[in-house]
Amino acid sequence: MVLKTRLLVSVFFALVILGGCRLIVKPETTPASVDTATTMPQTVEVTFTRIADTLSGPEMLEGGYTTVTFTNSADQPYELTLVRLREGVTPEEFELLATAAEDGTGESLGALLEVAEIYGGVAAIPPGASASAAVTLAEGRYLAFSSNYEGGVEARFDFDVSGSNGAQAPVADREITMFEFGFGIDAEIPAGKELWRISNIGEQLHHVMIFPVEPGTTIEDVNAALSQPGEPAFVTGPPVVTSATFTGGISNDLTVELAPGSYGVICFVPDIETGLPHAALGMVSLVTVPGS
Ligand SMILES: [Cu+2]
Repeated sequence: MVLKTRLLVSVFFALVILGGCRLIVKPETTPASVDTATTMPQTVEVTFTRIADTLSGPEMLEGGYTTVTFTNSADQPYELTLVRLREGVTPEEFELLATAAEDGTGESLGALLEVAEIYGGVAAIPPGASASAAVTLAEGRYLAFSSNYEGGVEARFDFDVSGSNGAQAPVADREITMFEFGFGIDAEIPAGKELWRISNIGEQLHHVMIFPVEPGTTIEDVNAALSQPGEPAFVTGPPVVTSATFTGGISNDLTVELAPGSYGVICFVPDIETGLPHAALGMVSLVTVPGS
């Protein structure tokens, strides 16, 4: 499936950067979790559940702002990715192109984006964990995929979206944008829980991954680390925010809670033209969260 390519690349570079640290977040610090009780009172909630090799969810949904929860009851880490097929495209056509895209070239990824919009969802979470993201679903035919990059079995669940649920997207505490090649993100962010609206305003797929770094780390330090193997000394832990990957025009809302510290913000999706991770093309930012 499409994102396997991305994830393999992601993991490669994540491992380069993070050394032994895994890409997977721990359940108790799951950054994608959404506190629906306090931050999203108006949203419609749906749940997709992975059990063993099967993914299940609602077969019919109304369009509009929707909080999508993914529960991983399998015995490996898995992600949830929602894909909306463009008009006239069949699931079989998409699957064929997705298989082709596993060759890892940017060109095949580009071909895949011609036939479908990737809506994001929930980045990989450990077995037993549950996490959420909110998206605005347009009408259409959707495929939900649950896969991983550790040899797990890909599961697919098809559903349709029609009509409107009437839900209003809440005002986000913070807007993050992603484009070729960079992030629109504040250099300083207060500590504590916030609702982030992460929007892809570019043409290619993007995601955001945020990991703690030593205070004083510069963009040059991060760039230098991207170009050489080994664990850079300035990375102090596993990612604290990992969004799903999604197409231009799509937003994913995540409830994020950052502790005081310094953070690196990176996109590892491969470029459609060069195959290089977007980070190598400048999609890197630094954020400081001041202490109280
Ligand atoms: Cu990117």
